[in-house]
Amino acid sequence: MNDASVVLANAVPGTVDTSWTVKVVGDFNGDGSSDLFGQRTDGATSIWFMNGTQRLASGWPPAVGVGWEVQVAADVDADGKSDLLWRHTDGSTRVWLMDGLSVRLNVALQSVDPRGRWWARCGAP
Ligand SMILES: [Ca+2]
Ligand SMILES: [Ca+2]
Repeated sequence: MNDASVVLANAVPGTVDTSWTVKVVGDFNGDGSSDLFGQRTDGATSIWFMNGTQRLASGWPPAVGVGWEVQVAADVDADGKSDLLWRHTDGSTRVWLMDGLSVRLNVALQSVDPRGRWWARCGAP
């Protein structure tokens, strides 16, 4: 499960439309087990809550517009549940603070580079 580009149909048992791709892995319900976040090219999203290789449950967080792609899952607010960092093809970025399938807060990030390039900063500037 380390390859985030694996198509869901090849990653876990069961039949899944091949238009879905696992984008990131995170613990979205805070149970200590990694879950799978999938995105479809039309903007639909899905989370599979896992226990090892067994899918316990699944559901659909809000869809995103075309051009948005999730970049990473990380617990940015330290509540024990993974959150999502998004990037649009126009360079804008957003963070979704997640609570299971729900988006608790949807925040736009400001660019750190006036030339429109984007990167994540960690630690002291
Ligand atoms: Ca989990
Ligand atoms: Ca969090």
